[in-house]
Formats: sequence, structure tokens, C-alpha cells
Amino acid sequence: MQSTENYHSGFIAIIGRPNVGKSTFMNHVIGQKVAIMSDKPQTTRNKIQGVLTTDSYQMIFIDTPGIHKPKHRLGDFMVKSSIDTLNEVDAIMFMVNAKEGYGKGDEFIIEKLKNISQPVLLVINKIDEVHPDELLPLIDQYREKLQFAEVVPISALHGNNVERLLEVLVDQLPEGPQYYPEDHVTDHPERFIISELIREKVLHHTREEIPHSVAVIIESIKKQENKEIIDVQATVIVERKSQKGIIIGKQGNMLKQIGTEARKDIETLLGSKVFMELWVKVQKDWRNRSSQLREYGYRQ
Ligand code: GDP
Ligand code: MG
Ligand code: K
Repeated sequence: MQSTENYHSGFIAIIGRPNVGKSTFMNHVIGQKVAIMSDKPQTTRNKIQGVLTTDSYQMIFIDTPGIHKPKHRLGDFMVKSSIDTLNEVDAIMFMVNAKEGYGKGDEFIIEKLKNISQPVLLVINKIDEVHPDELLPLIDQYREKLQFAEVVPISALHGNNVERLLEVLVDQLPEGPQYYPEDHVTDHPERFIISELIREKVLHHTREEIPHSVAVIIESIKKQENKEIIDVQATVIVERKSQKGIIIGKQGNMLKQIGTEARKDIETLLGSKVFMELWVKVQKDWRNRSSQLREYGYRQ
């Protein structure tokens, strides 16, 4: 975690009909591992599909599985929560299929996007499957329906113009810290619950002294080699130095107590022995970003 000047970071929602190439794109920019993870059933409402970290930016790609025409009531709920997500990200990548062109599925998504003020990038994928002359009329067709911050044609499969797309995306990201460690590429299913368990202990022990905006970042969850022990590394983020002092307590006693109680709960959750390392860090601008982060695993 660093918060150097000029570092840009933020959340990007990827939406589009099934089979337009969303997973292929993630594979291309982040690696094979991601798509396999994201093909598992959705347990959390908005899953982090992948985190792309470089020296100058961090992009956190969010999957919004609910943006398609609902077939049942649960579907309605999914659509609603996905739309809430779209209102909080920094940019939206709306991916369409150059070969198939504009269709009913796109129409539904565009209707939803009309009420959202976040910048929407139209990403026309699979350009390797069409003649270049077909692109302009296609772009015009989409532009008639919605205003886009940019239009970027790509081939996720072959990598054409993907670099250009990343440049366009970076332009949409505000200055901000590196939220995830560099080696973090996808979300651990239990990550969110673990952070909540720790946060709960912090709030319980500190009462009014620590505001609810405190956040807990899970740095890593790893199984020890050849042992049934899971290492959990986490950081409690506060806004002021005085708050850090309160959480650490006299001779570190408070932090020790918080850690012990959280560890017991996490052991029950994971059904395994846990070795926990807990840090406290001050990060001043945390709260400004907190409402945005709430949906992705950090909570107020
Ligand atoms: P998703 O459902 O949006 O995640 O779509 P996938 O990434 O699973 O892709 C669906 C299919 O389209 C797969 O067979 C991909 O290989 C193929 N595909 C994805 N991107 C491209 C592309 O740029 N060009 C071509 N020709 N095929 C692609
Ligand atoms: Mg997919
Ligand atoms: K938060």
C-alpha cells in the first residue's frame, strides 16, 4: 500500500451481454487465473474480477452480473444492486460484439445506463471478425442511443488496441492510493467476511472513540505449506494518528485483544487454525473514498 502523488486508482465496472468477451479481456490484461475464478457461482453481489497494478496506476475491475433482463424476482434485486454499483465506480466499460452488432440485450443495458452519470466507455470487441468498414456505422448506431465518454474498438482475443483502452481507462481514474497489494489479482471468497469480523472487534472495543468509517484491508490469506494453518494479514485503516493510538492501546494490548477475538471467529469460519498479523495505518483521505468502496468489501 502506497499513496504516492500522481498515483491513480479506481474501480471499473465491466458490463455487457454474455459472450461479448468480458472474461477474455480480463485474461488478456491480468492473466489466466482470473477467468477461472470468476466463472465460479457469484456468492457476493459484486465480485472483484481482477486487479491490475502498475507503477502508475491500479485498476480494480468489478463484475456486475445483474445487468441483463431479469427472469425472476431475484433477478430484479440483482439488477438493482448492480445499478447501485454503477453509480459508485469511476468508469464503466460497456462491451459489445462487433460481429453481432446492436441487439435486444444491449438495449436493456443502455436503458439502465441512461440514468447513470459515471463515464461510460463503449468497447467494441471482436474487431478481428469484421471488416473495418463495418465499424463506423456500428459506432454511429450505438452513439444514437447513448453518449459515450470514448469509443474503443478492440480484439480482446488477439490483444489489438487493448493498450489504448487501458490508456483511456487511466484517464478516468482519480488520484488515489494502491488499495490492494501488488500480488493481489482476484478476490478471496472469504475476504470480505474476514475483514468484517476484524472490523466488528475494533468497533466493539473502541466504542465512540473510533468512527464507523474505520476500514479493514485484508492484505493476504495464505495456507502455510504442509500445515493446516492459514496466515491472515490485515490492516486497520484509520484517519487520525490519535485513533491509531487508541486501537493499538497500552503496550499493544488493545490490538492484541482485537486480534485474538477476531482470530477465533475466523478459525470457526475457515474451519482451520489461523495465524493472524494485524497492523494499523493512518490514511487521511480514506473517508472520501469510503462510500465508493463500501460495496466492494470495505464497509463503513
Ligand atoms: P463473456 O461471457 O463476456 O465473459 O465472454 P468470453 O470472454 O467468455 O468470450 C466468449 C467467446 O468469445 C469465447 O469463445 C472467446 O474466445 C470469444 N472472444 C472473446 N473475445 C474475442 C475477440 O476479440 N475476437 C474473437 N474472434 N473472439 C473473441
Ligand atoms: Mg465471462
Ligand atoms: K469504508
